Amino acid sequence: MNVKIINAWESQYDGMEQSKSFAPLTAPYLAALFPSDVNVTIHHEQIRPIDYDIDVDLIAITFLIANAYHAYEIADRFRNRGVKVIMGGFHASLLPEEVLKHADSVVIGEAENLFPIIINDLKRGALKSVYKSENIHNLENLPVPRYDLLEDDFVLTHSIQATRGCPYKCEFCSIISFNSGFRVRPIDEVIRDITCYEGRNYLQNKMVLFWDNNLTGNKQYAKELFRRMIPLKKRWFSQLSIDMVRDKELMRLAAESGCASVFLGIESFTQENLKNIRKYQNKIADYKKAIKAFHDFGIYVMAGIIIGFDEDTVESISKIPDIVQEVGIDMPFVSILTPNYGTGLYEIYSRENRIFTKDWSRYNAFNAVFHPKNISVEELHSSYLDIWQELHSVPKTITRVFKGIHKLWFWPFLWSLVENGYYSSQNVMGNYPFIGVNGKKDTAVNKY
Ligand code: B12
Ligand code: SF4
Repeated sequence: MNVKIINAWESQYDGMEQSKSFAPLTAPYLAALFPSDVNVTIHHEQIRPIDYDIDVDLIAITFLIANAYHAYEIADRFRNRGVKVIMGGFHASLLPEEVLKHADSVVIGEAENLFPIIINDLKRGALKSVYKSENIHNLENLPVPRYDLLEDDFVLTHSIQATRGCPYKCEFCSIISFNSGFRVRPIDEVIRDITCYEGRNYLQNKMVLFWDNNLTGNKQYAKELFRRMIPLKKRWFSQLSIDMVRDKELMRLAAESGCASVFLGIESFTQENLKNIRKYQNKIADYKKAIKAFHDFGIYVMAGIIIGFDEDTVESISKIPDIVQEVGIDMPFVSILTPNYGTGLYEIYSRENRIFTKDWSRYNAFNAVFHPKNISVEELHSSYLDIWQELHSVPKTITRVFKGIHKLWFWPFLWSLVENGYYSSQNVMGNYPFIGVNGKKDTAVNKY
């Protein structure tokens, strides 16, 4: 039996995501859940276009909200040929009825508990239309992802996950509705996943990408994991919560275990915004000190910043580029607030009648899909473009990168150089994060 797992990727991201720089985890991990008598292959659409003529018995599609319509097109094309299609992931789990118009089967929730049943049904030719995970998996005995199936084009390939969920409950985050609570994997198994990996080159062997939401969500667990990682001499990246800087031992162990780069959800420089979205763990007055704490260990700080919150105004947004430089962020990534389906924010804005489009392709964090409180949609779009251009302008990029020479270790500095250089060059080429990049679609700016 031949199964192909497709990670859907729409052209709206071309040129904006560093799509080939790191390999996602979902497809190689799902592949590992199949038994050895199934011939499973994976396909990342950001690497090459899909071949719709392949000989296959089942297509399994994983996708995120902004790629939903594109994923449905893929499903329709295969089903027109009589190939069975199964879909899963965050959006599919939250909107199964929508998905079932395009798929034979939809998987609601995590796949681990359901896979033995699905495979049994598949082999009998009796796939059900809905598989719903009733129990939360304890994350023990998870298989090693099938890295061997990854396309050669990815630069960094060693993606793993040590934890699922997050102890916090930010109103705009999809994690709460999908991976409720916070669970950790047995450390022995995480270490196994780190050590059993063989990449094609030095960089792939050196770099580990943790696709966790908040790797330090359980500090005792994180400390133990980091202690065990020290002898492995890896360099790693993860998304973390900024409040970890309050624990000096945790910071030291993170650094000693090879932490090179972190992604921090800074979100806003207005405390009232953070309160409104229930991100209580972020204290704006401490941002500068917190970022310095990472720099003291030579760690590169990428920060997620969101605009469109209720307290944002054109003026407050315009100050963001200078604040970013002032607090010492090495790489800012700005998004427009997006009330993804299933989040608390989506419910609130729906109740307040503020959501003006349910076109999921615009739910990519680069377009407004709701009416902000204190500014218009047009102002939000133009402010977004303005600060994106300013943040990735050549002078601001050079300042950030050069400041890093004194603060960052070799690997983090290299990361800063590559990432800042990438976004700045995109900026110079006029490649901005809206639907419509490269002239492929209409731009949100023009549409609203
Ligand atoms: C890695 C990651 C990325 C990577 C790669 C994404 C990709 N599409 O390849 C990058 C950085 C590029 C990225 C970008 C974006 N991301 Co992202 N990302 C993640 C992250 C941190 C980890 C995902 C992961 O690897 N999980 C590990 C695997 C094992 O778990 P999983 O994918 O959930 O799969 C399990 C189940 O869902 C299920 N399953 C999943 N798919 C399928 C398919 C089938 C057929 C079956 C049977 C089962 C199944 O089985 C798996 C095992 O249980 C998650 C947060 C998280 N921790 O999940 C956010 C997350 C998935 N991203 C999110 C978002 C919003 C985005 C962006 C839109 C943001 C933006 N504007 O930049 C873009 C979209 C990019 C794109 N083109 O798809 C949201 C999803 C919201 C939603 N409702 O869809 C999340 C949940 C973050 C959040 N806090 O809200 N992302
Ligand atoms: S801290 Fe991050 S991952 Fe956790 S709920 Fe908030 S936004 Fe989501």
